[in-house]
Formats: sequence, structure tokens, C-alpha cells
Amino acid sequence: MTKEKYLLKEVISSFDFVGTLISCEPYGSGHINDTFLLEYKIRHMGVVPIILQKMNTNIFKQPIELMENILNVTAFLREKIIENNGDPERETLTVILNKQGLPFYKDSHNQYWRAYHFITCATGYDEVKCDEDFYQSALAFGKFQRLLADYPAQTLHETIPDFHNTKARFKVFKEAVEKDIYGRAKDVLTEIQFILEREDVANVLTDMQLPLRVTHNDTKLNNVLIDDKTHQGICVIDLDTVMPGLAINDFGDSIRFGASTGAEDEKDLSLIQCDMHLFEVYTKGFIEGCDGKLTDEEIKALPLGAKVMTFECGMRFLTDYLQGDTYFKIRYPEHNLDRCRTQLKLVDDMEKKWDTMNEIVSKHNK
Ligand code: ADP
Ligand code: GN1
Ligand code: MG
Repeated sequence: MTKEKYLLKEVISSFDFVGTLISCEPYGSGHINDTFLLEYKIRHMGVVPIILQKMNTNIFKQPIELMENILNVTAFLREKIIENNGDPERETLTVILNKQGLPFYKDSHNQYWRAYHFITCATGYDEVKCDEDFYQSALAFGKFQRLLADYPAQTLHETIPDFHNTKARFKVFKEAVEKDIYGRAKDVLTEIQFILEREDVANVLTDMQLPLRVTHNDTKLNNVLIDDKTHQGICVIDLDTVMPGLAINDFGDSIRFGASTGAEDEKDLSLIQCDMHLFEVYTKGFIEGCDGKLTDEEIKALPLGAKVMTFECGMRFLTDYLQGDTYFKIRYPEHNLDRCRTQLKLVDDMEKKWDTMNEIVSKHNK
């Protein structure tokens, strides 16, 4: 048995899963956690799937606090979903406690694991295949914010300090360029220059007085599951970064990923643009999903959220490239650089389409 399989056996046996384990395979395309799909055969019930995740404690330094956030937020959502006659088993994550009644297992190598009910017959898409899916994801992320509007934000742990503090990330970026520990800066001078010229983009949100809300902070399309039959955005997942934050950043992160005409790691930059039709589709859905919770000032600042989140993400990918790829999972050596380039291309394109973006938002600001 390989070391990994041996460890997985230890982890699995710490939970009270019922039935016979018939498969255990890596799953999904997240950049952060190690996700596995377990399948159990249970007599009279057929196959029951479970999500098992090794949490990334290199990134999330306080996994116990993080799980406390997730238990509290999902319990709160569960009540709201029931009040709205929804199905809490499909519309929010359900954490499976281990044999000791804990929401995580700390293995013999001090790594933290957790398990969730697998939400069946639903898909997290890596790209926008049709407008309707993107619209549904916008409704779901907007609704997520609406349902959590009364949650006492100050009681949440900050699972990654300064996660969307773009000003602080700019400082870290400049330090990475100055230290240049892998000697990579000389090959990416154009990208470095593009970022350094835009310090104002890094600072703009810190200088504004937007309301602090409970936000998701990682609103990529594949972090919402879309029901395979009804095609509705049913469940917002990946709750590791739920923290107090800005609504416009949740909007913006979805735009940078989903309104792009190409993949986040597309090498051919001529294929990358911010699609104004998709921008409008998402804007409409997000405003509807928030259902009156956003202030006029927030709605007017939505295009800014898109630009700042895209800029920040490009800067984060380049910082990681310069620091030797220690944060995001990569599949090949230049992967973070390719990702950075698409984001900077999108920022450039948004700057050209700035007036259109503002017109679209004001059209839906009713
Ligand atoms: P990461 O932080 O690495 O992105 P995620 O929590 O988003 O990790 O999980 C990775 C992928 O696993 C998701 O994109 C989704 O496809 C799948 N997934 C996670 N949780 C569930 C769940 N409860 N039910 C079904 N699929 C899930
Ligand atoms: C990560 O976990 P995942 O793959 O959904 C990252 C986001 C980035 C995104 C870029 C905790 O998201 O902030 O925007 O990659 N999550 C964390 O694809 O850093
Ligand atoms: Mg994810």
C-alpha cells in the first residue's frame, strides 16, 4: 500500500461511514484543498457518495476555527432555507462529524481532514457553457449574501487575514519583486510594470466606506453547484473564506472568472476578453439575488469590484510565481504566470469597456 493510501485508510476509519467502500478517487478542480470522492455501497440504498477533503493548513492556519465558522454558517443557512420551504440537504453543505463528534479529523501527520454529504445530481462548472448557468450562479451568490444578511458578522473568525485587502497584497507583491528569490522577475517585466502602474486600483476600495457584510470571498463559478435537472444554482460550496467582506468583491470575483471569454489559464491571450453580454447576465442575477440588500453606493461600485478583484487575482498569481509557486496548485511550471496574464488582459479590457460596464449596472439599478 502506498503511503497516501495508508493515510487515507487511517482518515476514513476515523469517520463512521456506513456500507462498503467501493471507490476513493481525487475529485474536482479546486486550487486549494485536496478533495476526494468516496463511494459506499449500502444494501437497499445503492451507492452513497461522500466528499472527503484534506484542508490546506499551509493557507488556512486555524483549521479548527475555520470549521467552527462553517458549522455556524451552515446551521444559520439551514434555518433560513427551511423557513423558505427549501431543501437544506441540497441547498447548503452538511458537515459529517467524526467518531469523536468533531467536525474534522487530525491525522497522525497533523493534517486536518473533513467530510461533507455529497450533493448529487448537481455540477460545479469550470467554464460558462450557457448564459443561464451563469445567471443561476449570480442568483445563488446574491441569495447567499441575502440569507446571511442578519448573521452577526463580527462573530466569524478571519480565516485568512487581509484576504481581499488589495492594498496589503500590493505591498506583498512589491516585496516579492524586490526579493526575486527565484530570479524570475527579469522574464516578467511587462507584467510587473502593468501592476506597479496601477497602485491606485490596489488602494481604491480601502479609501471607500462600503458596508462590511458576511461574504463568500471566493465566488468562482465552480463554487456553486447547479442542479442537473432544474438547472437552478442550488448550493454555494467552498465556505472556507466566508468572512466579513465587501459585496462588490463577491460580485467581482465571479466576473473575473465567469465573464471571461477564455479559461483562467488560457495561453492564447487573443482569446481573452471580458464579455459584456455575460457581464450583464451576471449583474442582473446578482442584483436580483441580493433582493434589495445592496445600497445604491454598492450597486454603483460593482464595476469597480470586478476590476479590483481581477487585478488582485492577477497580482496574487504573479506573486506566487515569483515566490516559487507555494500557494496555488500548479500543473506545469509556468501555470501561475499564464493565469496572471489572463487576469491582466481582463483588467486591460475592462479599462477599455469601463463606460459600458457602468451603463449596464445603472440599467439594472432599479
Ligand atoms: P477548493 O477550495 O480546493 O476549491 P472545494 O471545496 O471547492 O475545494 O471542492 C472542490 C470541488 O469538489 C468543487 O469544485 C466541487 O466540484 C466538489 N465538491 C465539494 N464539495 C462538494 C459537495 N458537498 N458535493 C458535491 N461536490 C462537492
Ligand atoms: C482559489 O479554492 P478555489 O480554487 O475555489 C483561491 C481564490 C482564487 C482562485 C483563483 C482560498 O479558489 O481566492 O481567486 O483560486 N482561494 C483561496 O482561481 O485562496
Ligand atoms: Mg473551490
